[in-house]
Amino acid sequence: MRSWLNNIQWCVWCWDTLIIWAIKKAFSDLGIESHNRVVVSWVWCSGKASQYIDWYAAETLHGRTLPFATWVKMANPNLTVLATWGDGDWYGIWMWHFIHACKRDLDITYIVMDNENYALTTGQASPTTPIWAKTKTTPEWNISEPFDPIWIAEKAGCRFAKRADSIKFAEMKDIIKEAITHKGFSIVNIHQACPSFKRW
Ligand SMILES: Cc1ncc(C[n+]2csc(CCOP(=O)(O)OP(=O)(O)O)c2C)c(N)n1
Ligand code: SF4
Ligand SMILES: [Mg+2]
Repeated sequence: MRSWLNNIQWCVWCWDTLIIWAIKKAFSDLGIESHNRVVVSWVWCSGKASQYIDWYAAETLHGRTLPFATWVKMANPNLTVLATWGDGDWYGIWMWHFIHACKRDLDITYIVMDNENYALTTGQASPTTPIWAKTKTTPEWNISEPFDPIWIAEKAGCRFAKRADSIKFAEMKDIIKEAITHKGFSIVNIHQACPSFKRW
């Protein structure tokens, strides 16, 4: 454990660390060895997760986490495929991938590291930022209601969409385990603190 913690380049106290710890623990509890799984991500703070969860891992092209994960699963359906994504990317920039993944229902687990802002680009409002929050792009306050990703996922046909909170480690890990064992597309939206940019 020490070795992967030493490699981490997130800000001190970033709660992303708890999330990848829970993912690693979920894999180990379920006996899914590193050669039987692939973790996929792309750029942003949460995108670094794939570098910290033993092999096999892929940090893919801009916004193409899901197409890459889909290709991996179709090439070898025996692999456990887990992808991590941020709230800004998943629910904002690449929203169409989200909707179609729910509808397609391939056996892939999506972990959304929801820090309610675009953290890598230093704290702009995202689709899940609370209405009253001050951010770089909402200097007075955010004027739009955050949307509910679980509701949208279910409406789009996702049969497993759950929330978790990184402060409740054991519960978060159990929900991730459930999501991995669910046969079909599963989403876990994990609420997390971002000490550097989230001030609410
Ligand atoms: C189409 C497009 N617009 C803007 C960017 C710049 N960009 C890279 S990462 C990022 C923030 C991502 O935020 P989020 O998905 O919430 O991840 P976090 O850094 O908070 O973990 C943005 C805006 C981009 N990569 N692609
Ligand atoms: S900016 Fe926020 S999410 Fe990104 S590493 Fe720092 S604390 Fe973590
Ligand atoms: Mg974010």
